Amino acid sequence: MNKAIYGGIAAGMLLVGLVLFQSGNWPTWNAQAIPEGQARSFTLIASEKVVQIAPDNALTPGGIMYNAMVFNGTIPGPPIVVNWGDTVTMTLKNEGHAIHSIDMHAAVGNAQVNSGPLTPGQSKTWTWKAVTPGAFFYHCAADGLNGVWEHLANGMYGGIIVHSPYEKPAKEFYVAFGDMYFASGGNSTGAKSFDMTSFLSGNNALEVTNGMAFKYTPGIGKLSPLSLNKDAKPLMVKPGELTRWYIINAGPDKFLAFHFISGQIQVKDVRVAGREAPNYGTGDTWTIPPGSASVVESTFPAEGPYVGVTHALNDVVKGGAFVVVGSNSSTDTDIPGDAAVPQAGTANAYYSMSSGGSSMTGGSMSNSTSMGNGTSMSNGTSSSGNSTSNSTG
Ligand SMILES: [Cu+2]
Repeated sequence: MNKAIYGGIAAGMLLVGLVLFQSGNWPTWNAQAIPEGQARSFTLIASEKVVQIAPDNALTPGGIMYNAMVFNGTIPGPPIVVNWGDTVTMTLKNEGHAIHSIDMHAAVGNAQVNSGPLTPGQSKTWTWKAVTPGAFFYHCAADGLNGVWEHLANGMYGGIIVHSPYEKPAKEFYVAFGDMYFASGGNSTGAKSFDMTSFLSGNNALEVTNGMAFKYTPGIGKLSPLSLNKDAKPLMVKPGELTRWYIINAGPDKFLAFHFISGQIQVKDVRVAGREAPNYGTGDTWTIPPGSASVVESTFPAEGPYVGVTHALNDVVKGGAFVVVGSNSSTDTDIPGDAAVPQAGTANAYYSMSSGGSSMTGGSMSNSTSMGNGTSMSNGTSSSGNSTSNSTG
């Protein structure tokens, strides 16, 4: 490339910058005073556990059990919900057998973002500030990033919700997508484990929502229907009501092309300039990169089915879809526990129960129950939670 071309590019970038700044479209959270907020405290417990990640259907006969790594006993871990400006006291306990840690994307600065690696039995408490409203990702960073890909693929992730003061009241949902990598075939009776060859080839075996393929998807097809999950319950909404979706893309590798079939979305995202404007505009499909989360709003106009999907359809076949049903009989409280968003600073009962019974006071998700591999815990599915083999014969 010659100097004239470089000069032209530089001039173009300058022009774009001037236009953005002068039109007032530049994100302004950093320029705004961060509110004082409140003090919140949360505890996450890291461990390893066998969980069910695919239902018994024609694609995965007998279902699939998996040697997962988890926060508070589930994939994903619980939503950490705060308000913009809150100061969060975070405790991470390692009750597993591997080295674990946490990386909080809603914070800024190494000492606030990262717990640093904890050996089994160790615990750490530190403080971070919710400096930017929006939805953010949290995940295990393993031993100083060594093995972070495996701990992420194994399920050690969740979402941080930092409420904006400009939000309207809405029915809120928490849905995390994640790709899982294990070798097909082999011993079909045992729990599957992370496979590095599958990961490096980009060939995820499943795309899960809230820890399971087709978790909220009973089936597809009208004239020739295919049952996908006989235990699945769709997510219910009332026609016309505002709904807000905290969509997390854990990856660790696949981009998420988020779309509501038969719906349109407004993205209230930290990466979108002017996202809090009342009429930001609607869209069809929104890219959520691995290691990220978006705030998506939608109003479903009529009764009937809608489907939240990744429009990268390879991943739909692998489980990355959830059914939403508009119904006049839907209520404010008919959200499945694992997709519910608690009030800021409070625990989500589903995740507390899943981690073996816990204290629900003081906004803490802590519990005192051992979460080692031998502990029996419900994960909201029909899996036994502590078995090392599944029901496939
Ligand atoms: Cu870990």
